[in-house]
Amino acid sequence: MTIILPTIIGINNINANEARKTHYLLLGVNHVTNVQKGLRGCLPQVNNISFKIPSSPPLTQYNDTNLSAYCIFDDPLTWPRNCSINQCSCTQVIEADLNEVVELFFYAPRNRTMSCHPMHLHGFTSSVVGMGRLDQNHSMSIEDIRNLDQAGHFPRRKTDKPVRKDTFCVSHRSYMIIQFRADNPGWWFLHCHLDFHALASTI
Ligand SMILES: [Cu+2]
Repeated sequence: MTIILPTIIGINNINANEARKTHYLLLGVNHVTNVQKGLRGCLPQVNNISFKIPSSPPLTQYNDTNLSAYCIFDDPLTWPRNCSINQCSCTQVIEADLNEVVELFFYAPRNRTMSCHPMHLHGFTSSVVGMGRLDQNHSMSIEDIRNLDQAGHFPRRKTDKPVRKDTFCVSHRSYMIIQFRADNPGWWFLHCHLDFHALASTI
């Protein structure tokens, strides 16, 4: 099993619309006790879940992978539970309709190395519409972040010339908000480009 950080963006081509929905991604380097020797107990995860590479390529052989291996953002029927207590892993998928504007809200709490996560999205370039530092004294859960966002604490930058990137360095105790138009159908990796975070925990 491979445990790495990426998330797959899966795009279908039905129900195209312009609605924007925010997906929240907590980029955590969690410290656990049951990983293999040599990894110093560090487990890079998204929303406290390790990424599991599907057994078959989803673009060409979607049905060859047991569908229970996939967990879909914002779908409680497929999303693992109690992952702050248990060690969870699945193939995390963000679904998007064709031409939908997708918004991703990255939040990185404090980590021991104080490193950033250079998050790289395949298939698209994205507009950076918000970024900043967060409270340095308290680590917030993703629910805290979601509630603050819905209360208007993270305004989006309004400009017709946004910064466009395919890699965004999310510093620890910081957030970054990006948007992209899902106009390139397929299954696209979204992953941290730190080699250790991308490859750590291969067991
Ligand atoms: Cu990382």
